[in-house]
Order: sequence, then structure tokens, then C-alpha cells
Amino acid sequence: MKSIINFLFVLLLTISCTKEVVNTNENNTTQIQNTISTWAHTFQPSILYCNVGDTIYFDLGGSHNAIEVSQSSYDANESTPIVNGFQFNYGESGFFVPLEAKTYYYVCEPHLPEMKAKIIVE
Ligand SMILES: [Cu+2]
Repeated sequence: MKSIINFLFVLLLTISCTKEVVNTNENNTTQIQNTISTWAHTFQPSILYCNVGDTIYFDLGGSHNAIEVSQSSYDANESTPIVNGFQFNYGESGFFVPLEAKTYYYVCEPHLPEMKAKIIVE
């Protein structure tokens, strides 16, 4: 019985947040996942759709960081962090769980203006 519960828990974790995130990587294969990684001067995917409470995994390359910024900073290609926003250092991996239904904007500081992306939480 316990193993069934464990299995259901893992299954739930696996399917959480995977509903409509489809991106195409450099090999042109389709990926469905809630992981944000880096490729060249881009975040993959550039827009991640998610639900409140979902777990998003950041897996950054060594020359990239990720700093949550305001929409106005994002639009102005600035890396000013927002208060209580998420931040991942160069090459860092970690989790982020959005607790608000809104659009989260984030940038890679050394690779602005091209390297920025959004997490749209419903
Ligand atoms: Cu970068």
C-alpha cells in the first residue's frame, strides 16, 4: 500500500506543470518539462507556463545567472533585482515555486539584452 502511495506521489510530481510547455531545443526534438536550462545566450524555454505551487527547476550553465526583475526592468534590459525575487548564481541549479498567479520576469545579467525570459503562472 505504501509503495502505491509513493508511486502516485512521484507520478503527480512528474505530471505537475508539464501541461503546455513545449519547446524545441537545438536538436529539434520536442521536450515537455518544467526545467529551465540555458543554451547559447538563451533560456530554454523562453516562456514557461505553469500553475501556482508547481516546482520549476533551474539548471544554469556556468556563464549564466538568473535574476528576477520587474516588468519595467525587463522591458528596459536592466538586471535590478526585485525585493524577495528569486536569484540563481552562475552555474547554479535550484528550485523555484511560484506562489502568485502572475508573470515572473528574469534575466541573465552578463547577457542582456538578449538573454531574458518569463514564467507565466496561472
Ligand atoms: Cu547568460
